[in-house]
Order: sequence, then C-alpha cells, then structure tokens
Amino acid sequence: MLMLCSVAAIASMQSCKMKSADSAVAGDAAAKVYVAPGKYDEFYNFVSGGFSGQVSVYGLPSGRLLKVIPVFSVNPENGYGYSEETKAMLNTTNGAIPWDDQHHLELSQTNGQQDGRWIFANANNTPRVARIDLKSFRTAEILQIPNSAGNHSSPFITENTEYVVAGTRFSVPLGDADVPISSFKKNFRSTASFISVDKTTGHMNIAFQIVLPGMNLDLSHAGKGPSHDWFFFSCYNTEQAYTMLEVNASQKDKDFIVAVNWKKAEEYAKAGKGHKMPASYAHNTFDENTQKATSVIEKDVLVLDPKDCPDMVYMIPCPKSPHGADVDPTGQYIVGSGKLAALIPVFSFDKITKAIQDKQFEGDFYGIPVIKYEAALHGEVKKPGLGPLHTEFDGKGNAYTSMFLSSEVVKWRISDLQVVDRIPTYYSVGHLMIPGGDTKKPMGKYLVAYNKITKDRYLPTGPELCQSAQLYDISGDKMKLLLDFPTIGEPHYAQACPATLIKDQQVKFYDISKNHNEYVSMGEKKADVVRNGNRVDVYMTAIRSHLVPDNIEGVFVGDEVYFHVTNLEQDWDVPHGFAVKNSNAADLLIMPGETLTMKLDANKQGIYPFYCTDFCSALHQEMSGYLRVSAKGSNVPLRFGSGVVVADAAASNK
Ligand code: RUQ
Ligand code: CUA
Repeated sequence: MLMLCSVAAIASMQSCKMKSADSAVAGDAAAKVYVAPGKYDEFYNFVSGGFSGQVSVYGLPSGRLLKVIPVFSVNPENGYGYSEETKAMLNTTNGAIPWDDQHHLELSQTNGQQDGRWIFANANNTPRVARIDLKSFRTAEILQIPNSAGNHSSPFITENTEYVVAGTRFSVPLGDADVPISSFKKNFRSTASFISVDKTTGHMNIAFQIVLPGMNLDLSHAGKGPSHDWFFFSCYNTEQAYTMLEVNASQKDKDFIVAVNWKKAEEYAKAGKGHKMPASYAHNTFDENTQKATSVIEKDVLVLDPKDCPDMVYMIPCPKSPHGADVDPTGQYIVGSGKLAALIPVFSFDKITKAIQDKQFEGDFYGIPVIKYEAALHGEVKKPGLGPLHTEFDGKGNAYTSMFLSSEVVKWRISDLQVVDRIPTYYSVGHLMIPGGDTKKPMGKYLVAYNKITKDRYLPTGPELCQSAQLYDISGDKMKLLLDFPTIGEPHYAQACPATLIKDQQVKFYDISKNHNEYVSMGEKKADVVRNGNRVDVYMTAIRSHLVPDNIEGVFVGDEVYFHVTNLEQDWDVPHGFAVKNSNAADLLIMPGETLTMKLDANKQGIYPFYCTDFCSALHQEMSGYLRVSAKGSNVPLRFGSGVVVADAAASNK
C-alpha cells in the first residue's frame, strides 16, 4: 500500500489517506442493493476464483453468494474430483491435478450477445479450458492445451462462440523439447490455440494452433461486427527475456497487440497449410447419460506458422507492457491497457485495415508485419490514471478502465477520448465488469470492480484478508459506489447476465428412468452387495429418510469397497449426502435421480457407520447405517439389508 501511495502521490492523483467510506457511498445505496427476502436478484454474476480454481456465482445487485461451481479444484463439499464419476474431469497428461489458477470467464454468445448456454473458464497453471453448462451449473468438459504454459489469454470467444482461444503467457519449446533456458529466442514459442465449439453440444476441440515468436501473450478479445474475423491478443516481453522479467521485460517502449485473422487461419487450416504435430493432452467430458466423466488422451494438434500463411497475423505497437485487450461494442475500437503506460491507446479497426492495405509497416517481428503505431491509432486517452489494466463498455459510448496503481475506475468517452469521471476503488482494482460489457449489447446499469487488496474494509480475519468486489451504479453521469462484497479466492475477470436468461432453464432433478450410470439401483429392491475378489460393490439407494442397505457385513480388511449411491428422489432441492467413517474420499452430494460412487479402502477392522450428510428431512439424523469390516481371513458371511428386506438380502448373497 505504501508503494502504491507514493506512486499515486508522484502523479498527484489522489490523497494517500484512506477515504472515509461513508462519504464515498451513495445516499440511496442501501435501497439500490436491497433485494427483499424471497425476491430474486436482477443479474447472475459469475466470478473467477483465481487461486481457488473454482467459479463462484453471486446475485447482483445484492452481492449474495449463490453457488461455488467446482471446475479446476477438487471440492470436498460435493465430492467433485473425489467421486469415481467425476475423478476423470481433473485428469491431465500429468495425472490427476487437484488444483489450478482460474482467471477469466466468458459466457457463450450468439450474434455477439449472451445466449445463456455455457460459460467458459481458463486454467492458468496447467493449461486447460473448461465449459460449464448453465442448465446444471456443472462443469461439462475440460480440455488440456498442449504447447502452452500459463494459459492466460483465455477463454475469450468469438461472436458466435465459433472459437474459444487459449494463448500462452509463458513461452515454451514446442513438443516439450529439452533445451537450455538461455536458448529462449531460438527455441521458445508462444502459441494461440483456437478451440472450436460444437454449435449444439458445446463439445470442444483444438481446431488449430498458431505458432508465434517467444514472448508473453497476456490477454485477448475477439472482434465483433466489422472486426468479426479478428482476434486481438496483448503481449509483453517482446524483449524475449527469460530471467528477471521485472526489469528485462520492461525495456522497450512498446510491445504489441497481436491481430490474428482467424477466418484466414481457418481457411489456411482447411487448405492444408498447417502441419499435424504429435502432442499429448487430456480431453475430459462429463456424460449426462451415464453421469460419468471420461478422459481421452488426444494425440496431435494442427499447427499453423504465420510464415506459411500470409495476411494471417499482424503486430500493432502498444505502449508499455499491455495487459487488457478490449474491443468496444461496435467492434471498431480496440483498447490496449499498458500496465506501465501513462496513457491508454485506442486503435481503430478501419485504420488497421487501411494500414494493412497500404502496407504502412514499420518493419517486422520475426517475419510478422508490424503496423505503424500512428497508422492504427484512433487516439490516446491522456492522463487516465496509473496502471491501466482492463476496460469494459456501457453501450452508451463510454469506456471504463481499471487503474491498479491509482486504485480507481476511470470513465472516458470513446469518441473524443476525454475522461469524464473517476471514482476510487478500495483498493488496487484488477478487473472490472459491466453485465454484457464485452458484448455487442452491454447493460450499462452496474459496474463491479474486483480488487486485489481489502485492507480495512471488512472485519479482519488473521493474516489473510478476504478479497473483495465493489458494486457501482453507472446509470447516471457520475459513478456511485453502492456495495462491497467479499469473494471466493482471488477474483479476476467476471461475467454477468440477466437472471431471466438462465433462471428458467435450470435442471431441477435428473429423470431416474434415464439414469444410465452402470451402477444405478433402480429402486430399493435393486439394492445389492456384490463381491468380486477383493472388490465389493455396494448398490445403495437413498430416499427420505433411509439408505438401503443400511447393514453390511462380510467385508474384510484389504477389500476395496465401492458405494454406488443412487438418490431415488424425483423432486427439486432434495439432494442426499453420503459419508462413511474412515473414508479418504470426500463427501458425496447426490442430486435427485443421480448415482455417485465413493471408494473406501477398508484397511482396518471395525464398525464403520455411514450416513446422509445433507439435512434432508425431519428424520435425517436417522438416515444412517453400519458397515462391518472384519479381519482378513475371518469367516463372516456377506450379509446386507435394511429392515424388512434383510431376509431377502440374505437370500441374494453371492
Ligand atoms: S488478469 S487482474 Cu488474469 Cu488482469 Cu487478473
Ligand atoms: Cu438424506 Cu439427510
């Protein structure tokens, strides 16, 4: 904070004194964010979880947390990544990975507007892209990205969700080659992967990967309208440093916005201009029918080299270590936010097109033409503040840029680049978000700032303080602070859409007659326990308020016990939980009509109680049972059952 203050002071931007929250809050703020008991919020706000690896869902304007969707991290709360059905979702070519760093989200679009079908999420650390189904709020697919590291400029999408992109923040040698780090210039490359999305199923595949020089691709956004065919990536470290980047990657005055004509790339790919390169990456899908995830290892990737594909990639100089690359709702203006720049350059798509036609180049970067800065420039926003990171739009001709160093949101007009308003954030804002703010049709009513530092904003909680979001009213000329709310993990990018777009399409329960899980029990009569060598399969049912079977004997130390629990309920909001003493797996939270499996290694003798963990009824506490684990070699027969069916059960012993 001290450093931030001194930088701010130098530019005499604003006082270092912590502003009094009272004075900064709009007088009618409480009424504006109050959503009465039983009433719904106007927007769903999907917020990246950063180092939590998950995505959280809030209501706006209340800031109420509605759900945490497990995506890249295991989630003991509901067994994601622990249950046999979901384990494969986290599979990679490096085995199961229980965590990632989740930064950016993008809602699927049709004609440049949100369509409420899916939301895509990136994993930075072990490069992956996930697709979350907005009917179930569940992760449906995770695709690993080869030839990548630090998958940061992802998962931004084209106007009709034709492609989701994934660009490397850390350049690496292709094909995991073993080379000296000092051979960076020669051997390291950045890549921009274009993942095709099936129009009806959402199924993802890497269509092609464009190989670029060694540098750091940072963020991106697709064009729209006139710039529909293009994708814009910011990059830094065109110095190509591989050590002490803090200094060495900040030498040049300008880095680049990389403009990629993905339509051309598509044509080149079809025309056979690429080459298939061997690669190995996991492709995990959750099948709603079998209610089980499978992981397939893909074997190659189609690579396009700009050398073989003229007119596919251009560079636009952009001061100084650009971060956000944001495209306005008309698709005409591209905003590059240089983290270390004292201005915000805004590029014009028409000018870029003209510059390409007239060959107004100032040279090339590894054979890629570099367009003259002035030729591409619409203009510069002067003295916007310090540390511009990200820009969103309100659909009324205004842009809003987050200023990390001077801790503020700055509103400026796209037409004449004049700053028209600024408002402090508490503190060090990273991303900001307006519902639909990166689409053709922003809903310029609210803006949310996602901040890195909270300091004194909440009750302290030991050395780690919560991260925070702040809601502003942007419906008038002046921005007004309405609300602070804490977030899960570290919030980076976020998306919000009108609640009406998705609230009525929600899956309420799974039709049990369509449950094709291979271990389903279609009714209590089908409950069973089957031994096969040292593997014991328990086919269990759950319904208010009992588990069948609830007595199991004849299991021995050294057995592997699989509890396949089917929730027989066919009603909304009646999950059952399942936990068993001594289990190393987490809780299962089984939705109505669903089957989930927990594996238990019976490694010590004793009585293992099991029970439903979700308070489902007045007799929830009674929803329990016992597993008896006997010493290896003892002669306890396999017996199982529940109440009246115990006798039948004994007869069906195998
Ligand atoms: S990046 S602020 Cu991934 Cu800006 Cu977080
Ligand atoms: Cu089922 Cu508690």
